[in-house]
Amino acid sequence: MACMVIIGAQWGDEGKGKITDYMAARSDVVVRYQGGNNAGHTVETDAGQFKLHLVPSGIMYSDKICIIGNGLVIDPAALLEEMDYLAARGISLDNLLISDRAHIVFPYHKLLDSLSEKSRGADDIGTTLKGIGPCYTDKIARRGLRVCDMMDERVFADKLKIAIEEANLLIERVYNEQPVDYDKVLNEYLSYVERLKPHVADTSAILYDLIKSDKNVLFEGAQGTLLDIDMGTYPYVTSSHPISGGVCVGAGIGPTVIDSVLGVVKAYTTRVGKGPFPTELNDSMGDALREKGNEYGTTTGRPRRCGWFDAVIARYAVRVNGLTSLALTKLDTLGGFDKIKICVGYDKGGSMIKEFPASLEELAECMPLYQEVDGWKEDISDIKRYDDLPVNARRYVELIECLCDVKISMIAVGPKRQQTIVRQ
Ligand code: 2SA
Ligand code: GDP
Ligand code: MG
Repeated sequence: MACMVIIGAQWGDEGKGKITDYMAARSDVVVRYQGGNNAGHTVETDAGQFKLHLVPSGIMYSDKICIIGNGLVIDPAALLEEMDYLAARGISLDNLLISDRAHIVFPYHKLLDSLSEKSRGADDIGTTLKGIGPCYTDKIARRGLRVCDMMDERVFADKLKIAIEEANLLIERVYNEQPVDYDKVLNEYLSYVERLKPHVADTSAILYDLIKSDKNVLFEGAQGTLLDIDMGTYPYVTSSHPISGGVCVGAGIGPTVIDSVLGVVKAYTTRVGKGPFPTELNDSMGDALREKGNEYGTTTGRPRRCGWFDAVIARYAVRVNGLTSLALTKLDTLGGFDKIKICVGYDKGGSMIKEFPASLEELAECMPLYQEVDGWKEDISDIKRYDDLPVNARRYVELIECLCDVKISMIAVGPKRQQTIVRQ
């Protein structure tokens, strides 16, 4: 396996947590490389269901090194809460490492996230309100604070003062809101240092040594390709790079060490938050997918928008991530429907569009072109071998493979570890 990247090939929530947990059994290291606690990755083991936000999904195994890379934005209160939750459920955090270069989310980032959303009115992005966008904004504007800053009390006090003064200018002058109190934030954040410090490290250097000593490494993407700040449905995106290209900058490694890229796709499509979604179903079929698939945000509990599988975006994900194979999840959720549709292309003014357009205005003119296939009635959630799947389920899998020109190497038929079919 060596170095494998696992990414979301749609708008997130494809089941990356489940697939990462499954693959982690054969790996030594699991690394998150972007995003923050906006992410919600669900893992189901014999010990029950776990919802992870910042901690990599490899944490379920006590012998795996889990790295929160430099590309993340970390809300320390949220991270400590997650660590407490895992520890209370018997999960060891001894092998958890946090990059000293990761950026820190402050209360003013969360405040600015909600103020910015409110000021956009009906044009809001539908963010998770975790302060992710404003924290990345500060990073790019070169005024952010990093984990290494927080580890030195004097440095932290000085840098935070300047950062809060700048944030308060925006909060008071642009939004007419009450300023954030420096002493309160400083004292709160200093109280987190003692617990975080033992986990803080130069994770890029550690990763380099691990890779040199032939360890198997998984890079676990959060959100999905169509939420990427560059390649997604801008501006209805998150502020980081969920695509495989984000791994190098977000983990501090070179591209030459990556051996394979596994794209996770749901057997249908979901999106949470605003923005274009060509195959969205605003009808009873969409409601049925939401209820059957339990499509509610893992972090916020928001209902997810549901629609048919879109091969245009899946093909796009194959291209922009350099996917070497796909893991198809939630095939069980599609069982029981008489007919299933797959979007094979878009019609724009009478001509067939096969590439996902950059312009949202152009995308709005695109109408999905569907191929309808027969469904299957059987419950497939206990099936272990590909050949035992109903013929129509296999036809559906093979149609997606054909449309996307990539092999489906894994199929998930339920949320649990053992509900996974690996194809030879
Ligand atoms: P943000 O908060 O700035 O990253 O929001 C920007 C857009 O990115 C979307 N986004 C997500 N989409 C799917 N899943 C995510 N994680 C949670 C989950 C979401 C939840 O696992 O269900 O619980 O609501 C995630 N995180 C960010 C977001 O909806 C905006 O469209
Ligand atoms: P992630 O953000 O990509 O890790 O996905 P989420 O955890 O946010 O959402 C995926 C949901 O689907 C979780 O509740 C998983 O437990 C569940 N899940 C994953 N794979 C399957 C599957 O094959 N079948 C079913 N029924 N549920 C699945
Ligand atoms: Mg999720």
